[in-house]
Amino acid sequence: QEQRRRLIAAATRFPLPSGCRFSYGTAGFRADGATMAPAVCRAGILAALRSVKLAGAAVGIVITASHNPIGDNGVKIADPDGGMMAQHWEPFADALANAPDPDALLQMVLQFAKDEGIPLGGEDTAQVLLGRDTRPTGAYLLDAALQGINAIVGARAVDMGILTTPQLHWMVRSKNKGVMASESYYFRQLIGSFRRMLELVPKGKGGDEVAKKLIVDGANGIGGVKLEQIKVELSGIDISVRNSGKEGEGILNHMCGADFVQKERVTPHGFNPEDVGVRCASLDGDADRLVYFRLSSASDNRVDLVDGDKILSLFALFIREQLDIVNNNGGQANKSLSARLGIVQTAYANGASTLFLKSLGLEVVFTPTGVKYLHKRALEYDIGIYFEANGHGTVVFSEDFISQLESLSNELSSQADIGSAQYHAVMRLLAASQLINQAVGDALSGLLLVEAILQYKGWSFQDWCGLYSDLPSRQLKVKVKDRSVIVTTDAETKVSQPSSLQELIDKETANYTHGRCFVRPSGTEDVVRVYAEASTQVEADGLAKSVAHHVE
Ligand code: 16G
Ligand code: ZN
Repeated sequence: QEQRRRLIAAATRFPLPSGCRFSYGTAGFRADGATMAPAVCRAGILAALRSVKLAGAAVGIVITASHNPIGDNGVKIADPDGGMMAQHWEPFADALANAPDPDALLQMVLQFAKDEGIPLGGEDTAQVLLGRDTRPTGAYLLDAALQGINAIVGARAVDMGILTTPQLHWMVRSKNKGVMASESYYFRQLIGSFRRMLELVPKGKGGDEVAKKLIVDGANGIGGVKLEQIKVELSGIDISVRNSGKEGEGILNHMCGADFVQKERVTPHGFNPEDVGVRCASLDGDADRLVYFRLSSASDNRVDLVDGDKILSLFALFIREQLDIVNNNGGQANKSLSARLGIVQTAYANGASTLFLKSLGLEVVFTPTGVKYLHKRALEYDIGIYFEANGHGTVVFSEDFISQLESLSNELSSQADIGSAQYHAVMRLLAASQLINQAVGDALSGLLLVEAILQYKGWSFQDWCGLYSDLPSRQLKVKVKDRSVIVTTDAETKVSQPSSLQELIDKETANYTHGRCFVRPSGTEDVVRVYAEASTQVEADGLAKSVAHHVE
């Protein structure tokens, strides 16, 4: 009875405006922030139910619209392992968000609870951790989420404050592993493992003062704020933050941030000609994306871009090198590591990056766009490295592999092998596994891993950028009446419906050297996206344009 009353009360407080339709897209619900309260309240209900279903394990809610404009907002749910909510709950998320009235919502929840075997009405049955970014609608939507959570009897909400998206994912994961789920613990882990990585840089490598200098574009979001907080403790690099989110510095994601730099390939707001040549990094508004860049010249605003594909390549090289050092030294079976290393990309990965990775003999697989697909696939390996070209990615290590590392490090240190190259390589892998966020792509931890690897290799931005040359590419969006008529297959590389479209794309593509082209309906906007690659920019533009024409 109490349960019914609470659900009706919450749904009544946040009625769904008529004509409103929410869909739990690639990364949760997203819309104009002022219209989001009903969906966020219902996401609160959903998260609490998810926690009850999983025997009270902590679940997360993040209120953010990532790289989207400041007026937008959104909400997504993190599962107990810190990853995205299990996909088979998405249809229920949609149905719940669109329940037309309080009574329909109540019936829907009761029915779902029955079908899924979720026991309602108990005490202390659910806990939900909440985080939000710096958006002006954040506090209002946080309140809506709290009311949704509290509509489930026995659910407890914990407001973790204003955080980067990956911080909240990390906290959910930590909480369920019995690790302290606080921000200070997160920072301590980041700073501590970064320091260990630098201690393991071979003598004589490491950087001079110039190599240590890094300018970070914080997109006027939460990532810049957090980086300002910890940068004094990051000895070994000299970070200055632009677009740090301070009063007067600019608007969230406006003319700045990882999405802007990666898509437009021009200098973000807040940079000037004195920065030419300096290594720069750019985060998105909630700090789960990272790209690097360098101003090419003082006379125009173009940048040399190092996107997610090249960050992935750097990580892959580094990890492969450490595995080789361990396994080729001495060669005793009990002192080697057996690890399946897998690389996960999407169709947006530049073709040159895929060729490069394959030329190293690495196993490369593809999934559809969206972290939930990539992360899941990466977990199938002992070491899975995934990145989207847009800069979202991380490295995941299996528990079995971590215990191999731990026992090998114990064995080597007890045998007074602690000066050996093998021991150092094991320690580097361990430190990297602690530095890089295992729950989700994290711009702050990714940035520190990049910086540590560049120092380890003694590499400049130029060395890194020159690993391979990107093929010229072009992205276009096409507005259509109904984007869902386009259905794709083979990790979005082929159109299966309408059936004639793929033939047309193939025919256009055949006219170009190194031509590659695919189209897919966006998961976050009402458009169809076209991507084309070819050996020159003019050709990539031409291919994209002619295919876009067939989509219209
Ligand atoms: C979301 C996804 C991102 C993906 C993008 C594609 C997460 C956390 N974020 O931002 O991974 O690249 O959507 O957008 O999954 P699109 O479907 O509009 O092209
Ligand atoms: Zn983001």
